[in-house]
Amino acid sequence: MTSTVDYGDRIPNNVDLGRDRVLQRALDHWQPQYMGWWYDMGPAESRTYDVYLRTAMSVDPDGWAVFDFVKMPDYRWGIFLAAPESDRQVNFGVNRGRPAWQEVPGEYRSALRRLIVTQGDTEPASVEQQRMLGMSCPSLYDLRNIYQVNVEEGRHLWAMVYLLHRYFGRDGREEAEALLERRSGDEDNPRILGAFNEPTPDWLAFYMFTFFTDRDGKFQLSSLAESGFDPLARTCRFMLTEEAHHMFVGETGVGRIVQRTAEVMAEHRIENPDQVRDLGVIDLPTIQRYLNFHYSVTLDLFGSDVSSNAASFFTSGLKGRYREAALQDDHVLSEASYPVCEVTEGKLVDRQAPALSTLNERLRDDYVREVQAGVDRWNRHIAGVGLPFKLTLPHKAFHRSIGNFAGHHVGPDGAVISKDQWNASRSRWLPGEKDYAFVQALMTGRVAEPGQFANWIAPPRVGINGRPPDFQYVRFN
Ligand code: BYC
Repeated sequence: MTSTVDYGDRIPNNVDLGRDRVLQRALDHWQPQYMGWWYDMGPAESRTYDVYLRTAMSVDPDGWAVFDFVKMPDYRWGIFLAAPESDRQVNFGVNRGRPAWQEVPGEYRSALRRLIVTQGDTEPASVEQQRMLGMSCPSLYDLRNIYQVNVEEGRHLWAMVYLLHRYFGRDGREEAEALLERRSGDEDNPRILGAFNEPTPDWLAFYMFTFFTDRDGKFQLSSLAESGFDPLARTCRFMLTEEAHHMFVGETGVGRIVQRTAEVMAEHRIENPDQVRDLGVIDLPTIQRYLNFHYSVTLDLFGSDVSSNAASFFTSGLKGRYREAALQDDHVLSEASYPVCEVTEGKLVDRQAPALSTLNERLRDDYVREVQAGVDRWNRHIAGVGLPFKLTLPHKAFHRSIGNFAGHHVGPDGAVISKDQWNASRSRWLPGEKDYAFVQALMTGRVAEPGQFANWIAPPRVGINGRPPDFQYVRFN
């Protein structure tokens, strides 16, 4: 473990770290703690492996994705901001038209810190959630992909810690330490947001997580990339370049599982889930239940449908809408309205609410549209072999714990039901102990021969960075 940091070499950066003594001191203190956290909570038993990883070395098109074999503790977690835009302004809210802030505006300090801490907290949380999965990987290709996701989530933590150290002084440093102290699922000191305290017990859960939950990351980062606080906007813009691969891993991972199941069902002409399971692949109703779970807990991550926090983040110019700058309206929203859904007299009813206070809901709706397109692509694997089954997104009121639907029982079709009805159907809609045990039993060991894939997943069509799927992506030494 290193206790001093060679800034030019060990931490690739475009923030002039070599000349910023205060920032250097803060990182000097934090970096060994980060490595301690990585050894304790990062991917299990992976220290000595050489992994074919992409490392960001600069923000230039030819520098942000350099591929080579790296031991993960030696991965160069860098600090990068997307290139500045000249004369950038605050593009929304009451400060619209003013120059974008290069330092933290005093009146928004605590709100900004809270946004950055909440964003930062998710990054190490996901690494903790995925810690054990390398032990049961379905192939070296998949193992390399999860490790890639893990080191990049680590880098995204660095990105938020850079902002805390550089712009928030002592309380920023304290927050940066707390980011390494909270633990996913810990009763006494949990991660901030709900989904990041849920276990990710198997590879189907991992792919669902990277498809659904990393995509919340995309939409939240996109909103923060619109921020009038320019260092935050530029940091998030660069993070988004890496996020795309994580969602690719999720979408193709679930897609390959669906494809394999559909192929086995078609080959053996079976549809009964028990018979499908007997052939060592994951039956489609179980995949649907996992989908229902990950989609609904991710919808909660967008916050309450009606939120004064969201209104004030927007009005102050700290957090915009998805693709804010491209939207055609006044970017102030004091007169506009937006529909929200709620439970009234046992039914789901839409009502208009002020657009400012419904920005979480609007972002959630943007997200839902994109998610639906991915589910449609999964369904092509099923339709392609002529099976009648279709994966569907449950109603957005289903299984929600945050916002208007919290405390209500709503079925996947949007019917408001009683608690007893819910309890009677829960195991049809959400994965239960038996489902988890079945999926776990498929994933007992690691498939570690180049070119081999577990029975329950189809091989990918192509490999990584032009390498073939049977490339030795991880060397165990
Ligand atoms: N669980 O007004 P409300 C990613 C809290 S993912 C627990 O409803 P607001 C990634 C809320 O904090 C993207 N608590 O919501 C993905 C507040 O508490 P305080 C992460 C929740 O504030 C995969 C209270 O309830 N980034 O990057 O309008 C792998 C009332 O809040 C939850 C961000 O989220 C929940 N689900 O919006 C790796 C962006 N929801 O403060 C990484 C930054 C709400 O009153 N965060 N609460 O104690 C935000 O923009 C906002 O904090 C939220 C909530 C959208 C999360």
